[in-house]
Amino acid sequence: MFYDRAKVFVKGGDGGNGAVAFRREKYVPLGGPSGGDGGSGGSVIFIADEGLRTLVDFRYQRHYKADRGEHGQGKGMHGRGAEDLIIRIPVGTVIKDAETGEFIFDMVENGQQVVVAAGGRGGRGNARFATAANKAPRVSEKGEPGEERWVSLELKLLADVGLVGFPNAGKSTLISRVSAAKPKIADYPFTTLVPNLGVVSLADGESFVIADIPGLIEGAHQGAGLGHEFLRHIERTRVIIHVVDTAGSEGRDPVEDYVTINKELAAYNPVLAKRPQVVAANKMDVPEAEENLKSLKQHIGDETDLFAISAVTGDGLEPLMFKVAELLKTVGPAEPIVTEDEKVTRVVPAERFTVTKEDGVFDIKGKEIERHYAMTDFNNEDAVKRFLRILKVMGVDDELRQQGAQNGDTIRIGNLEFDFVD
Ligand SMILES: Nc1nc2c(ncn2[C@@H]2O[C@H](COP(=O)(O)OP(=O)(O)OP(=O)(O)O)[C@@H](O)[C@H]2O)c(=O)[nH]1
Ligand SMILES: [Mg+2]
Repeated sequence: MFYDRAKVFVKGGDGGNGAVAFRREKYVPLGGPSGGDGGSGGSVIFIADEGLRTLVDFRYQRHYKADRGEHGQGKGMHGRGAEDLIIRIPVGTVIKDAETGEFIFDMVENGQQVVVAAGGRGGRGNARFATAANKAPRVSEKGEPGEERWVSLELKLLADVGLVGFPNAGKSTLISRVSAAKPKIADYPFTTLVPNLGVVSLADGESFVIADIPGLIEGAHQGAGLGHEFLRHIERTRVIIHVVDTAGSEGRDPVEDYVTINKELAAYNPVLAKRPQVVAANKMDVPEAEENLKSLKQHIGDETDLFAISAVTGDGLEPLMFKVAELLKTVGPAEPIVTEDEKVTRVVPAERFTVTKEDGVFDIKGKEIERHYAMTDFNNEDAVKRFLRILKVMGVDDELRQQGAQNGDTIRIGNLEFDFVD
């Protein structure tokens, strides 16, 4: 199988900070808390797009960051949330965490969305912390940092376009001119033994995958010259480029060749006869080709597009490729495999935190806790108390006790160290 791969960095926007503020009104000496919440940061979202065929775009841009949320303000004003950053990726792409190799998502259906880096929640303003006991709280939260990670993208390349024709027609030479594929090329038949794939990138930013398939011969539909195997590959492609040796090398007749190959396609599977086909009349740099081109054109008529090309000199290849790109748009995508009705999926790690003991210090790690840590203003006593309460609710205290923590033992979270108090 052939794969296209890319690795990109994604980061959700940080949440805006919550504000600490109090109402100031005439005749009201001690106004209530009025600090607004911070806005949430934008998420980085991948959306599956059946119009995209390869991952070439990700070779040029590798960093994707969503905007941060605005900070909360006084007078109860909340910060505005940031927009999500939407990135289109081809249907069929498998997304994994690049560092851990953890599977994140398989884009199987057009329009499917997955959050690959969630934006941070906005911090709450002090207005949210008022209680009967404390009517003037001075605590607010900082914004939650957005998630960030490197993700790897992997796309199983399905050939959009198949090159078919007799051995020696110039299929391998053609793919080597329009893509980075480097197949073996030689002037004897059956040079190509297995299909080669190449990615064609057009100047307007479009790209598609082309397959150089070994030459077919008469009787291929019955298995002659491994015909079955090669025809099976062609079956999966959506557009066919029929390469004809217009020079009539070794006494061949281009019209006869053209007819024979089409007969083989139809005999193998009638669907193949209806597949959009473009004829590439190759080897036009050879003088004899001119005469043959006329009879080929006459035979084909106006129904089928014909391009006179030379795979060796490169003449005529550009219009041929643009025509193919245009045809691909009309034929629709490969059959989608639907496994889920859910369109947006959020992947949550199983473990919430870990506690490890080293040199008498209990080290607490975990994204969720590190997040709360980042959102806490440690110069503010109330905020610290709140943070400790969160640890308790999450079960960190219990885990510490389980691992034998006692009064006075050192606990570490990030660069914060404090004593355990049972
Ligand atoms: N003059 C000329 N020769 C060409 C052209 N394209 C291909 N050839 C030659 O034709 C021969 C066969 O080319 P390939 O590209 O290997 O042909 P193929 O269709 O891949 O052949 P198989 O792999 O056997 O099916 C080589 O010697 C090429 O150099 C062309 O446009 N002009
Ligand atoms: Mg070849």
